[in-house]
Amino acid sequence: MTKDYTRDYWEDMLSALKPEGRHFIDGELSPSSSGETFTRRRPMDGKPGARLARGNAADIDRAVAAARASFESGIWRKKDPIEKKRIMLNWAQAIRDHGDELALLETLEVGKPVMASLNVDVRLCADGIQFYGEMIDKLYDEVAPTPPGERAIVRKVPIGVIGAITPWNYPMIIDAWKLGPAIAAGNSVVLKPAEQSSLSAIRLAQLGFEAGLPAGVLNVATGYGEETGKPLALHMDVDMIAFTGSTEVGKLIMGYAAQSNVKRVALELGGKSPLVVFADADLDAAATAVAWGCFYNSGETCHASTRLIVERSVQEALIAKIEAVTRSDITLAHPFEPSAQIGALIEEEHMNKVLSMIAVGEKEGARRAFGGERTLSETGGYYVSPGVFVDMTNDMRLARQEIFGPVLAAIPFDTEDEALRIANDTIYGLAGAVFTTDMNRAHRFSEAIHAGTVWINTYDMSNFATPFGGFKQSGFGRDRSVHAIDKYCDYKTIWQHFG
Ligand code: TXE
Repeated sequence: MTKDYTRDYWEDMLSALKPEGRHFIDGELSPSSSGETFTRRRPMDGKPGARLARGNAADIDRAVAAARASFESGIWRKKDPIEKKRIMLNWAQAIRDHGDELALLETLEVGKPVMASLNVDVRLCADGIQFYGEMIDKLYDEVAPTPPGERAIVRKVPIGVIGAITPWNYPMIIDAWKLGPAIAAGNSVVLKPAEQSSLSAIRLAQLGFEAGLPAGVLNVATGYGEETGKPLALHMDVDMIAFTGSTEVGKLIMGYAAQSNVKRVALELGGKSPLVVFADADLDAAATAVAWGCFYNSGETCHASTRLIVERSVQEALIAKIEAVTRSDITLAHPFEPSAQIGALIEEEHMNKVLSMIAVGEKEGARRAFGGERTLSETGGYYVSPGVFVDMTNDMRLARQEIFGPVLAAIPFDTEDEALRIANDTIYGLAGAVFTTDMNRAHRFSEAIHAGTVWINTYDMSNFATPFGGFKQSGFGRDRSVHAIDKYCDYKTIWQHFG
């Protein structure tokens, strides 16, 4: 029977909810060693959220020790692959079975529509754990070509203790992108979720433990970046940090790795992705792609299509279509409303940053076509309507800086060379797209855009079979796909002499 996900359904569930805000270390919930806690305001209404353990270096020491002990004991990495697979698949199913609860936790902390949390975030989290679970009993080692009488086996071995530091925009999905391959490869993990979004991570770890992950294989330590993330990244007994977040903090993480034990680093950082529309494109399809590509998740998406690079002759027509799609399809509402397609921004400070970036853009000469204003302020929440700015040049701050809000910068061009130059004129290289009916040009462009993913006549298509990550200052290392497993493995060569 399908459920009726009304606003009342979520309100009732919320009144019965008792979120768990303690660390999850070595199979147990525990408070911070200092006894300190913190709370954040709920984005949807500004009310205080759950109380969370405020982690510190001592908590990280405990979590890393638990991860190390589980790794050295071999209780997970040496388990029969078929048994490991069974546990991961049980875990994926448990995530689905607890989907409503996880979706509610996610929405309370990050403000996105609860139906998006359920249908996108929870689903992709479970799918990610399942994808890597299914790989476990299909990973082969190699035998290298050698002279007669010698044999060299090239083994893929787990690295050891992985520190995963994750952001707040898609917490469960990005957690699964790290945890799935890291744990499938046989590592033990300490996950430090963003301070804005810890509850789903704690619940994910509990569900994993209940599904059969041995104690210590997945630990969660909550807290602020400087107080919890930094000691994790500086820790001498952590072998790798897998990070998603800002380019600024990504650079710090590389420094911490260098200052401590040369731990491996994988970074998925910011973006300012170009979407190029030529005059010959299907403008209706382009308008839909631009609107959803830029405004989905209120623009809090690292690969959002925030720079629309549009052939001058169709700028006006395309903007009118984008406005029509935005107004008719992308309903901004309280996250419990079934009609909501986008909800609130993550926090008040971030909302103010987005609004001030818009003000700077207007001062620099960007012309507002529509939107880009605070709305639903009577709720106490942090809502900004999708906004489009036109007649921009690529040197304006609105076109250069990652805003991480629902703000589109439209930059007109006259020639193909100019479009390509503008598309690549950014420090980032996460994603890009081109809309044209000229397939030769489409392929030229897809080759020439410096980005980890390029879409032709579509945007934001993705699945677990495809790698995701950036060029340039968008980072390095890939999440998703079978290739992500390699990131969490080392190669070990074993020579044998037969005489
Ligand atoms: O990210 P941070 P914030 C971008 C986006 C956003 C901006 C700031 O533009 O507006 O970054 O967001 C942890 N040592 N992206 O401030 O600070 C932190 O606790 C170790 C893009 O939230 O990078 C959190 O767990 N860890 C992005 C994680 O790093 C530290 C997603 C990310 O936080 C730390 C999020 C430190 N010194 C933001 N400081 C994407 N690529 O999708 C912070 N952290």
